[in-house]
Parts: sequence; structure tokens; C-alpha cells
Amino acid sequence: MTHPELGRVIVVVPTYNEALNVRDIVGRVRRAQPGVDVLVVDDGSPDGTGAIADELAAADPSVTVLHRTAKAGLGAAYLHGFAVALDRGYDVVGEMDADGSHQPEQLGRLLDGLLTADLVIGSRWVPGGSVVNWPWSRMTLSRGGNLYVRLLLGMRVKDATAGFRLFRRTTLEKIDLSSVQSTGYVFQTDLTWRTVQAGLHVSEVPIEFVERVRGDSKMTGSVATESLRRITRWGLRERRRQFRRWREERGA
Ligand SMILES: Nc1nc2c(ncn2[C@@H]2O[C@H](COP(=O)(O)OP(=O)(O)OP(=O)(O)O)[C@@H](O)[C@H]2O)c(=O)[nH]1
Ligand SMILES: [Mg+2]
Repeated sequence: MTHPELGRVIVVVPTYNEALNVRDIVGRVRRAQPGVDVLVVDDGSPDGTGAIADELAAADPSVTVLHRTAKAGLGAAYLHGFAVALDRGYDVVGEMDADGSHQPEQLGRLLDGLLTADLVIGSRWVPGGSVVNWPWSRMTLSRGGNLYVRLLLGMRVKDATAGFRLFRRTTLEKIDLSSVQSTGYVFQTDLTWRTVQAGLHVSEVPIEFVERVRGDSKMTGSVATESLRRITRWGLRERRRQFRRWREERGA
């Protein structure tokens, strides 16, 4: 383990129809960071991802699999995975996509970053960060989404929507996971926002994000709509709170 002071580390990898990717990604994590455990959370993928993950787990005690019955969204899968990881006593709980967009070889940068943070995000939009092979439309969606988040929530985080990250156990315990309702990708922004609001330190380290090469995207219109709806609601709530504070201070 690169940093024994961080304690026991596990990375949660949600999968839905990632049969072409799961073997590769789990192997790369184990090779790049032999001290880091892996928990695959599979939503009953019809393509047999779960069975492949079971094979990997049988061959390596540091790999475990959580089988869920139906596709219930990225956020729901992570919440389940986090609960299991915390229950098993891990000190650091991470997130990573299965499709190769997040490179296990760069996990070391996140571990370094966590030494001085409560949440570390592998960021595409800080100096040194980049995206490989993204069409213009995806680039615009990510850039636009992050700009919207910054404008509405006033968060200084540059890549609040990113899904390559590490939480300290203490962070997850402070942000009340039981009240998280986001099921889709807005889950990422939700947890970033909660961490900032709890007064904890969020740090971003640059990563190179590579567009998926194999398998299909699970990004849908309803996932994007959920993001827009929730971020707008949080933003309005925050503005109301600011206005109330301003009025109180003026009245005092
Ligand atoms: N368990 C579970 N995993 C999911 C679900 N939706 C997405 N995932 C996984 O979450 C990760 C990110 O999903 P992607 O489809 O790659 O999303 P994306 O990166 O926005 O889209 P691409 O640009 O096509 O890669 C992948 O590992 C997916 O298999 C879900 O409902 N349940
Ligand atoms: Mg992807």
C-alpha cells in the first residue's frame, strides 16, 4: 500500500452490462494498487457480468461482488456498495467506472491527494486534466453541467460530476447517506455538494479520462433530466438560504 496511514482502501465499481470490461478493469486495479481491494456492484446484468466478477472473486480474495436484482441506477448501486464497505470496516471508499474511462494506473494520484483531503476527485477540468476521444457533444454536456453546478450552487469544485474519487470513511459518515435520493449520475454532484456543505475539504487531482472503447453507454435522457431538476432545486434552496441570512444580518 502506497500510504499505510490511509488505512484499508476499497474501490467500488458499479457494473451494468460490462462483460467486455470487468475482467480488464479489476485486473488493472489489482496490478496498479495491490493494496487496494475491489467491490464490484452488479445490477443483475443480462450479459453475464456478474458471473465473470464471481470468477475474479473466486481467484482473488481482495475482490468481492455484490449482486443486486435489477438495474436501479448508478447512485443506488453506489449507496449499497458504500454501506457494505463501511460495514466491513474500510477506512477509504472509492468510486470508479468499469468501462476504462478512469485509469487504475492513476489511482495513485488520488491516494496521494487524499492525504490532505476528506474527498479527492479525479478531475478532467483542472490544469493537467484531460479527456481523450470525446465527441464535441459530450464535452459540451460535461463542461455545461459543471458550469451550471458552479453557477447555481456556488461550488468552486471544477469537476463536481466526476465519478473517479475517494472518500474517507469519516466523510461518508458525516454526509448522511440515508437521505440521498439521487439515483442516476447526479449522485456524484449530490455527494460533492454534501461534502462541501459539511465544511469538509474537497481536493481535485488531474486525470486523463478516456472515452469507453468497449460496450454501450448507460447515459439516458432521464438521467440527464434528473440532474437538471435536482441541481436547480438545490440551487434555489441555497439562494433562499443566502437571502434569509442576508435579511437577518441586515435586520440585526
Ligand atoms: N450497478 C449499476 N451500474 C451502473 C448503472 N448505470 C451505469 N452503471 C455503471 O456505471 C459506470 C458508468 O456508466 P457509463 O455508461 O460508463 O456512463 P458514462 O461514463 O456517463 O457513459 P459513457 O460515456 O458511454 O461511458 C459503468 O461502470 C456502468 O456499468 C446501474 O444502473 N447500475
Ligand atoms: Mg463511461
